[in-house]
Amino acid sequence: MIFDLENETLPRDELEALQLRRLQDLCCRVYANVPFYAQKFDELGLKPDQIRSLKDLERLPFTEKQHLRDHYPYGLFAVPRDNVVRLHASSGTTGRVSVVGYTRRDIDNWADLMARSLAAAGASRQDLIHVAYGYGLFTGGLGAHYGAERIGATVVPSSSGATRRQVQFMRDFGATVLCCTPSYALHLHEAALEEGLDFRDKSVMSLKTGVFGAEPWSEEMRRTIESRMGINAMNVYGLSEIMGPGVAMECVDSKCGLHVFEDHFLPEIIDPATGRVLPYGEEGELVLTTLTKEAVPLVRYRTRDITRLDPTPCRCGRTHRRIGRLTGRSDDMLIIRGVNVYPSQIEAVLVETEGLSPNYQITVDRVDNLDQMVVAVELADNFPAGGEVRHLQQMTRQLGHRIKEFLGITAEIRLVEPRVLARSEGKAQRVIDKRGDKM
Ligand code: DLL
Repeated sequence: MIFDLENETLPRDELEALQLRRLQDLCCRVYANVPFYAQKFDELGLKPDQIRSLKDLERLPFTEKQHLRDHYPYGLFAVPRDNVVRLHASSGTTGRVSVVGYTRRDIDNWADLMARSLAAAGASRQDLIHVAYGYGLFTGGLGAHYGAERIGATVVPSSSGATRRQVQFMRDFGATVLCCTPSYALHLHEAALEEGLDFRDKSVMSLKTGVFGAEPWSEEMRRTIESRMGINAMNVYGLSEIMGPGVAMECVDSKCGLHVFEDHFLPEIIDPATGRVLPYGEEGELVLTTLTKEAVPLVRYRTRDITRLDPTPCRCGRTHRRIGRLTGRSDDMLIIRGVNVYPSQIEAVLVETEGLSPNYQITVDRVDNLDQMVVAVELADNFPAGGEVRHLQQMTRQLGHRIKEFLGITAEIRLVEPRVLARSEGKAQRVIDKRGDKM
């Protein structure tokens, strides 16, 4: 189902005309109301009225996460605080977080875009949507919540935590759609099995769709979740600086790439090293410009997320361009003895291997001036127990070979007992990099 048929299927020429009008309006707004942007424009000798085509986007300055932090809390706001009806903050592990604000219209647009996303996953007012993204300063919970209400579904604002109770409520209330991180979905699945409940048994658990995001996950992980839980696992993307969940979403029709809601956001792919805009299809850093955001409009925000832009038409009829599955963040990319690797590439090898659970953790350290990577992965529950040392050794060797073969790096594999690695209720921490203080 297409939630906003008119806007989601606008012919490209009309869409681009709308984008240009909105881009010009955005430039006027930020120039007049945000001193940071006025200064940036002035430094480039640029006036808002010089933006005459979408190609002129390239002339505009980039915005980085650090700029939001430097202007903490309200320095990049473009409206007076009285017009802001809500604040969220991005999860920062170190230093200052970045604060984002929303006007009433921003919240309304967000609800629409999340409604579009849920509808693209196949959800409708008949559904019971269990939201297990965290509610609070994190945008996941409330973002999904407002979208679910907007499509008229029944919403269960479960938030994260109390995993067993969540499983019971999903069974008792009859959840048909689950919104959470993909790692938490697996955690719910495990907790259900411990309670003797199998998500695949549709006479007991009515779940049919997952709307998963907020962390990188591989196509192989999608297949694993789908077969273990007997559901359709759909990918939703977003980030607090730009809005929250619902910036881009896969459709059930193609399940191949995520439509960026282009009437609200302008996507570009750049070379992260040079800032140069890359042609369609090339992998690079996603840069987003908010076209309608009022409270904190951002020009060419560098997301650090790595993907590519696909301009080919989609069979669903939406005209909005798709981005590929997000491989990871440029700042999560590991460089192991000079080879670049994303945790999701390691994940892809692990979850394809029979006898393993999809729970893993990567530790990187520097020993005698050499990078060393240890991949700890849990054995599956049904792994045959007892007297299998040879089998385990063989599996360890094979995994090491496959990682070497596909990624060109040497990793030490540690097979560990089921359920010993920490489970997360939100974004999983897949990598521990201990090299920082040994540089
Ligand atoms: O994670 C918003 C969100 C909530 C998205 C619920 C989807 C679902 P932040 O906490 O600001 O906001 O983190 C944003 O998470 O820059 C990506 O690196 C990563 N991310 C989000 N969605 C995906 C995805 C929310 N589908 C950061 N695949 C982003 C890969 C994702 N990474």
